[in-house]
Amino acid sequence: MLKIVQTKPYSDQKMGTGGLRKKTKVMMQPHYFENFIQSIFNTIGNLAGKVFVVGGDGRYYNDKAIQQFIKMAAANGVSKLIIGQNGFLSTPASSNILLKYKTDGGFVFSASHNPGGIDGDFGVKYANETGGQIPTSISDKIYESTKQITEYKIYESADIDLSKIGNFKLGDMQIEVIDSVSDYVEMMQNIFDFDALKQLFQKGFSMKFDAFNAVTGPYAIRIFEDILGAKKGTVINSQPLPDFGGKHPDPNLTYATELLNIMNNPNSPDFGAANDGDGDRNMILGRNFFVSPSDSLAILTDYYSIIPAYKNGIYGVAKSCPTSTAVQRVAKEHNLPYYEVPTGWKYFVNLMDSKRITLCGEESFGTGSNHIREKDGIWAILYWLSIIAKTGKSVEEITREHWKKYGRSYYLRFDFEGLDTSVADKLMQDLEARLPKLEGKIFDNFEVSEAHPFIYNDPVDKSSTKNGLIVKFKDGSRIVYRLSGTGSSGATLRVYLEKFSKTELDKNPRQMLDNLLAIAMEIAEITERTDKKEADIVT
Ligand code: G16
Repeated sequence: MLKIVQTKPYSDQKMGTGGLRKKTKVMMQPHYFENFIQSIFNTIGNLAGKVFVVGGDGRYYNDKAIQQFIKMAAANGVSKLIIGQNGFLSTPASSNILLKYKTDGGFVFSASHNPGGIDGDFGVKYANETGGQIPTSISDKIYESTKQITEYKIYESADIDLSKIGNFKLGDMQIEVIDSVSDYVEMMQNIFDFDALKQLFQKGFSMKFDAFNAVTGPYAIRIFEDILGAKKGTVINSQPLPDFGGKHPDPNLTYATELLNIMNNPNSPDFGAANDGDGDRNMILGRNFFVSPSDSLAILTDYYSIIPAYKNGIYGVAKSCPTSTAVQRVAKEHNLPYYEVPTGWKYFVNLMDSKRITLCGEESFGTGSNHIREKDGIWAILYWLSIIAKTGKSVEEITREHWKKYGRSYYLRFDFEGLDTSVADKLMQDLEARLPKLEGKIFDNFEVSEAHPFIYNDPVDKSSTKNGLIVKFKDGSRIVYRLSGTGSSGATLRVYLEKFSKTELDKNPRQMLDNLLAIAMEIAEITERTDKKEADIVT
C-alpha cells in the first residue's frame, strides 16, 4: 500500500566530496535517510522508466536502508532496481553495472573508509547515468530540495529477501537481485591478462590482501584465490561484517596495521594490498616497502603499454591537485595530455567521457581508469600484479627504478582532525587573504614562487571550482592546504607536502619534509589557531 509520510526538513543534508556522510545515529534519526532519498527522487523528477543499481558495503544500517530505499523507489514510480545479493556491491562494481546495463543511476550505501557500526559512520553515494558521482550543480539542487521537503512516499510492505538471486516485484517495480561479483570479474578479465597472472602465482608468488571485513572480501577471494590460484588465506578479514570487526577500513599507514605487521618482516609475502570499506581505494605494499599513492599512479601510467586494455595507447592522464607531481613527469616523457583537477573523483568523469584521459588517481589512495567512472581498488592491485608478472621485479625494485629514472617526489599528508568548523573555515579564509603577500618571501631555504587558491575550469562543462590553497617554492616543493569533505562531524584540515629530488632517492620522507612541515604550520598559523602542535594522522 502506498503511504505518504509527513516530514520536516533537516538542515545538514549537504553532500561532501563523496556523497552524504554522517554518524550512523544521525542517519538513523526519524525520516532522516528517507528525506534525503526523497529529495534525490524529487530532483530527478519523473521516475517512470528509470532503472537504478543499488548496493552497499555491508556496514551497520545497510540492510534497513536498502529495504527503505526499495519501498520508496516503488512508491515513487521507479521501473526497476538491480540489487547486489544480500545488498552488497562495491562502489566500482556498482559503477560497472550502471554502465554495462545502461541504467539511469546508482546508489551505494557506504561511508567509504570511515569506520562502521552504530557508533561509526553511514553514507549515501549517488551516481547518475555517467557512472560517476553527480556534479556539484546537481548535488546543490538536491540540497535545496532537502531544505524544503514536507513529505515522502513509501510502500508499506514486507521486506524483500535479498539473499536469493532472481527477479521479484514490488507494486509495479521490478527487482533483479544479481550476483554481486560476477560482472566485475568479467570486466577485470577483459582488462588484464589473467593467464599471465595465474602463471605468476603458479611460480609461488605470495600475497596478502586485507579486506577489513568490508565489501571487497568476496571479490578478492573469487579473483585472487579462486581464479588466479593464490594460496587460500591470501585474503584476510574477508567476511563482511556490520562493524567491520571493529576495524577502521582505511588502507593507509595508520589504519592497516595488521597488514603492515605481516609485510614488515623479512619472511613476508612478496606483495601486500588493501582496499577500503567500499572497495574503491587501494594501498600497495612490497616486502617492508610502501608505495605512496602518488608514486603508484605515476608507475601505473609509465607501464600502460603492458596492459592488454591500454596497449594500443591511452588518451591522457589526470591527478587531483594535492596529489604529487610524479605522474606529470611520466606524462611528459610519454607525451600524454595531462590534467589537474580538484579533489573528488567526480571531476575526472567529464575528462573520461570526452576521451581526454584514460588513467587518473589521487593521493587519497584512489587510482582508476575509464573502464568505469569511480576509482577501483582491485583494478589497481591487478595492474601492479601485471607489472610484476611482466618484469619479474619486486614492488621495491619497480619503485626504485622509477625514482632513478624520473626522480622522487617525497610526499606526505598531515591531517589535523576534530577542529571546530568555524576555526577551520577562518584559518582557510585568512590564509587565502594572506597568499598574495607570500610571493617572494623566504622561509628557511625555501623561497615562495607562487601562492594562490587552486581554481579548476572544467574544459567540458565550463564550470569553475575553487578547492584548496597552494604555496609553491622555487625548488619545486609544494604545500597544499584544504579542508576534508568526507568527515561526518567537525572539520579536518589536510596539509599536503611535496619535495622533489633528482639525486637523493633513499631518504626518510618524514625527515625530508620536516622543514617544509614547520613552514606549513607557520604560514597557516596552525598551532596558534587550533592549539595543535602536530598532526593527528600522517599518511
Ligand atoms: C572521496 C572521493 C575521492 C576523494 C576523497 C577525498 O573518496 O571520492 O575522490 O579523493 O573523497 O576525501 P577528503 O575530502 O576527505 O580529502 P571516498 O573513498 O571517501 O569516497
